[in-house]
Formats: sequence, structure tokens, C-alpha cells
Amino acid sequence: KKQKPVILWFTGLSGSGKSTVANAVEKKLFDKNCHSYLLDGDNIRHGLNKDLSFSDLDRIENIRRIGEVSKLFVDSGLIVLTAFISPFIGDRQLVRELVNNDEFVEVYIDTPLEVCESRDPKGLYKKARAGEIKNFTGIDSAYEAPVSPEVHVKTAELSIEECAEQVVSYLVEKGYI
Ligand code: GGZ
Repeated sequence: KKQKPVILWFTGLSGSGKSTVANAVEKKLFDKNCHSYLLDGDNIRHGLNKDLSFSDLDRIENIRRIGEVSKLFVDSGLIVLTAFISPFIGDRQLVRELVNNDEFVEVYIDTPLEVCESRDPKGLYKKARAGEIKNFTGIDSAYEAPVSPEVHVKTAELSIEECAEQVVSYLVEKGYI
């Protein structure tokens, strides 16, 4: 059976587990012989979008470009996973409108700020609290949570494996894979 191309749009705070869960989902897709591509800070913010900062305007442009690139990958038949904070509802909505109705699946990686801050894998929250990083999401820059995401993942209550399974189950249920 053939896979249906789709954008799995992960959104959530820094340290929420977007990349971790997206990577785990990608591995499961690979094991099911599905073809996918993962866009994240490593291959986008350091390449195509290395000219962009974390101001509101640059975040908007960041998401716009990622949306356009994702659309191209969907046209090529892939399951695209994107792992960016994408803090603004309006920008996520614009990406949703770029593709067909069933080609955008919003995956809300819902991890309380306190949990993200206690994880602080890169020490960025500590720096943001100290005022060494400005416009940090959740501290002095807004995060607008999804209102009705297709998948709602609570990483503080489940294992990485269970979180990934939740996303894959959705894809199976809806006939994408
Ligand atoms: C938020 C920042 C900031 C500021 C640097 N605010 O945990 P990380 O390190 O690896 O993920 C964060 C990443 C966010 O980039 P995105 O492209 O996903 O953001 S957005 O969708 O809002 O455009 C964090 C790091 O970059 N980082 N400065 N001020 N995160």
C-alpha cells in the first residue's frame, strides 16, 4: 500500500521534545518502509534560514519558508516532519492553507514551561532568565498554543516511544500509511 504525502507539523516550546519525538516517529516510518524527510533547526536554521533572527518578523519568515519547502516535499510524495517552535497561530494557519486539507497535520508537543525549563538541555532558559538571550519563547516572547491540533502529545506524562506511537497511530487511523 502506498503512503499518502503529508506535513506532520510539530509545534511546541524550546525543550518540549519536538525534535526528539519527530526523530522517533521518523524511525518508525522508516521501519514501515515509508519515505519521509525531517526539517529542523539543524538543516534549516543553519542553512536556508541562517539569515533570520528570533524577532517576531524573522520567525514569521522562518515559518513561511519552511512551509513552502514542506509543500515542495509533499508534492514529491514524501511524509514531511517539521520541528520548529512556530509560536504563532496565524503562521501555522498560513502553512495549513498552502496544501490540501488533509495534507497538514498539526502535532502539538504540549510540555509545560516548567518542565521545559527544568530540562534546559542547552542552558538557554537559564540565559534567557538572566537576560543574556532576548525574545526567548515562553520567557519574553509569546507562544500561542494550538486550539484544535490533530494530535495532542503530552511528553511529561508519556515515554518518547509512547509519544511517537501516538503520532503513528493517527497516521494509520486516518489512512496515511
Ligand atoms: C526561542 C531560541 C531562541 C529564542 C535560540 N527563542 O531548544 P532549541 O534552541 O534547540 O530550539 C530553539 C530554536 C528555535 O528555533 P525555531 O526555528 O524552531 O523557532 S521559531 O519557530 O520560533 O522560528 C532554541 C534556539 O532555536 N533559540 N534563540 N530567542 N528559541
